[in-house]
Amino acid sequence: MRFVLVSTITLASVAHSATITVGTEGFAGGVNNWPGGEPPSAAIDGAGQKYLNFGKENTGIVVTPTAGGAPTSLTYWAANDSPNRDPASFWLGGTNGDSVTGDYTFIASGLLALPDSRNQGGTAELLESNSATASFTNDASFTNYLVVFPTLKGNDNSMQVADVQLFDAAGTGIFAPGDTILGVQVDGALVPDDGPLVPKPSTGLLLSTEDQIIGGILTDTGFIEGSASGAANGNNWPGGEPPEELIDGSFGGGGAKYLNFFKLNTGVIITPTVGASVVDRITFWTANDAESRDPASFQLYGTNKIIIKGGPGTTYPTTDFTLITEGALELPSDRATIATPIGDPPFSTGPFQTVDFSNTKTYTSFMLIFPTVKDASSANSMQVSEVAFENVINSSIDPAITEINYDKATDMIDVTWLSQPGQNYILYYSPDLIDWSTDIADSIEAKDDSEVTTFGPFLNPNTKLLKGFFRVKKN
Ligand SMILES: [Ca+2]
Ligand SMILES: [Ca+2]
Repeated sequence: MRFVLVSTITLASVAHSATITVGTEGFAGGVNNWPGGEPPSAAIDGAGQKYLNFGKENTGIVVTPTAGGAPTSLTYWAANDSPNRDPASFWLGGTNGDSVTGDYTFIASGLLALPDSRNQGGTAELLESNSATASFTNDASFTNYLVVFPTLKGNDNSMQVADVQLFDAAGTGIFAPGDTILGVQVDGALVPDDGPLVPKPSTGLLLSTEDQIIGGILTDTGFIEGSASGAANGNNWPGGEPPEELIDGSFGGGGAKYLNFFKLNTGVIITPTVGASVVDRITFWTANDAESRDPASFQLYGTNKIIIKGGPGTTYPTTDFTLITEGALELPSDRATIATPIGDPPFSTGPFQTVDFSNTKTYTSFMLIFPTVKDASSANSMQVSEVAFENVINSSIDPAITEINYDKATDMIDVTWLSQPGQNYILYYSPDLIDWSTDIADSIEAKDDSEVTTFGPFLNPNTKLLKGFFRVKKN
């Protein structure tokens, strides 16, 4: 099973500007239609037989269930063939109005890729191992539900899915065979203006095995670096399960995890080699054993201070870090006992949970803390197999000068340029645009909370000349 926790918003917004078109039976390529043997009703028949739609992206179903409470999770099951046709994301909404022309209230959306393992067709049993589940917060129930698949795993001639189900908080399925169901395709914006994004593509992985990583615990005074040792309850880890295993690119297996015997408030400080970056998505993979040790919550902090690994016992002050996001985790119970590469995002391999959050700030180092574990009374430690950060790397911002002020009375100058938090700059001066050998300052830290940085006022470097030029360069 693949498991994703997605963010939701208040239920005030509607899917304005989206148009729902009901499809028909047919074999036309690229069109909202389906083979007679693979109709929309097969998506809720509770068996392996699939629903296929040649309209590909943004196809889905509208279901009018006869019963059911408020959905808090969505599961879909893989069909019998080509994984390229599988949904890679979903958008779920509900309406008490008309099932086609009504305004759908957004409930949840997220990246949710099916595993490549297949269910069989016909009356074959649906297997949990060939499914993917997203959980979300929601307490509203509706007359009609719209499930749309905005993106697919690969490039093929259709979208297909063996079954789709919504579950309420009690775990009861909301769709049942025989419910009124339509095969649909949606045009236009599905996302409420103020809602979370329909799954955005990954902008790349941030972490690598080259990164500096420091294991330890968060205390009231700061993050204290731990060491390799088997001592019970200590801020330490077995020699074969060090912090480095958290970002070695593989999950599962005893040697591919980070374990800390201090258990609560354990974590790491990671300094990515790629430099100052924005993180807005983290994926966590479970370890190979003892589910009780899985983190039940996380906190992510960022800093633009330079982090130098000091060795066991070193304290890294909490005041240097800013909280980016925090929240509960619901890691899957599945374990992987063989070390396996994580693959590329969006992740579809292994037992994992992906968390999306809002963040646009750039940081050079990140502190990831696990305040709690699933069952602290029976666990002797915290353990996680792997984490992946996805991000926007802001290296494309050129430090263009936006303002130069000269005060004739004092002969002082200040210079302002476009900057990015975490970046360090050199300010050069030239009397003639040829000789750039003079630097005014060679280590100017960007302002942390602004898109521009100002240096100065400083004394005019050459009062004899009527003109001068400045240039800003990244350090
Ligand atoms: Ca089915
Ligand atoms: Ca690992």
